Amino acid sequence: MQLNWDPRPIHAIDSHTEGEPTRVIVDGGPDLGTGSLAERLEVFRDRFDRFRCATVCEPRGSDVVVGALLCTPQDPAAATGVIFFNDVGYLGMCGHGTIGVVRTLAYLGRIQPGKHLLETPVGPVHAELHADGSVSVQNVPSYRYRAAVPVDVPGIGTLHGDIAWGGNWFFLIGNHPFNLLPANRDQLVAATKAIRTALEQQGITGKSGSYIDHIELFAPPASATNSSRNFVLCPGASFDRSPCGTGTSAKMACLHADGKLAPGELWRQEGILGTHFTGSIRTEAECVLPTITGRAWITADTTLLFDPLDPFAQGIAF
Ligand code: PYC
Repeated sequence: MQLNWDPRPIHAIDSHTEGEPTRVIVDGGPDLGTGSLAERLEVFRDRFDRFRCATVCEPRGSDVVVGALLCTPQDPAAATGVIFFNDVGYLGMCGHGTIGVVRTLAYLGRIQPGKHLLETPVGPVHAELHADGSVSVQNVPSYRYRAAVPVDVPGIGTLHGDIAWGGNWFFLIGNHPFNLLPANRDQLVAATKAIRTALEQQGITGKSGSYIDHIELFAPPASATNSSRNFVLCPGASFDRSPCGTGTSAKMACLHADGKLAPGELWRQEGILGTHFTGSIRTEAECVLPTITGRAWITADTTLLFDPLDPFAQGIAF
């Protein structure tokens, strides 16, 4: 099948944030125009979806890789614009990915430690690169939409969860029968996919009918220094190896709504691998403004090649 973009070599930087990979497309991406990042996301989705698949799906990537396409920002004060995507589609925001983007910009020598503005399809995001290499991300305004919503899940029973926005839509479940251990990942993926399907079939959505594409389970942390452990199903069939920045934001919005997290109080969210993000909130109107801090490491500085004769040049979409 033909590629519908100029198939020149693409410069990509791979990193992982607390275990979760990000592939930053530095240049060579399709021309998405000069509209807002939300408008450019629509152009990407409508006209260049093959580029998404070619850069993050097999054989160049896998279902766990989150792509980050760097775009010229509208605001000249911004360090970059960025659109996040994965093997099945697009993400509004991505916390671990933003940390990966900031570390990548530092690796490229484009930014120094200090505060930086990034444009995303869901609004401006402020990030700070600290002298020790860690990155704090001030995420978009986050809020709990509905509390203790029942969902009947075939093979599991009735579960109750909160629906919250943290830059993506989440269904957050504290009370469930699962043990959040890496060894149980197949069971956890199957269960959270069943929950997501049940939500869809029972018409349970985010605001304005938005599809809930992230499912987040909670358990006590393995480390006494952390506040909680999570397991997060991402869009598609992969799970977040990190504690999920947008998921941590959604969790803090719910905690605040329950009177369990005060502004400035620290929340250490442990992920399935035992790594953590440190979070805190400020409040604004009906929302919380979450900040999450974590670390990322560069794993490859690479060139993606596209041979027009390759039957899988545009990636394998399972
Ligand atoms: O860190 O926000 C996040 C995220 C979303 C999906 C994967 N990671």
